[in-house]
Amino acid sequence: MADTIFAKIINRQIPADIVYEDESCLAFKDVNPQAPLHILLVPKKPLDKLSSADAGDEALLGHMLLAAGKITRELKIEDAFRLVINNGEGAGQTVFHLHMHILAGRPLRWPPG
Ligand code: DGP
Repeated sequence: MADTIFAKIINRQIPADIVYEDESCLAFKDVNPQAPLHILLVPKKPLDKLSSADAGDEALLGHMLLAAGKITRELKIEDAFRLVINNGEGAGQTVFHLHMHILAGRPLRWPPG
């Protein structure tokens, strides 16, 4: 997998506003926020998209969901946030390194566009 912009953020080759880090994932503010609080949570392991994950990624994906919950508690948005994964170009994925969007701070309508 070619190095994406997120790999460069993980490797500290380019800067980002990092809000959380542990041994297997990193979270930072989205450069083009779609809500007052818009965080991206990425695995340190390169994985292009959710649909490429396999059974070997089970612990990592569970870990990321727990990390998302922890981040929302730390940011005090645990009562109202949305977690989004865009998978594939047709769904709006532009960076091919798996990431979860954590969105909060405004009313979040349903269904999403
Ligand atoms: P997606 O469309 O789901 O692939 O989301 C990619 C997101 O990544 C998009 O909301 C903008 C964000 N993004 C792209 N380049 C950068 C960057 O260099 N830094 C940060 N912090 N976010 C970026």
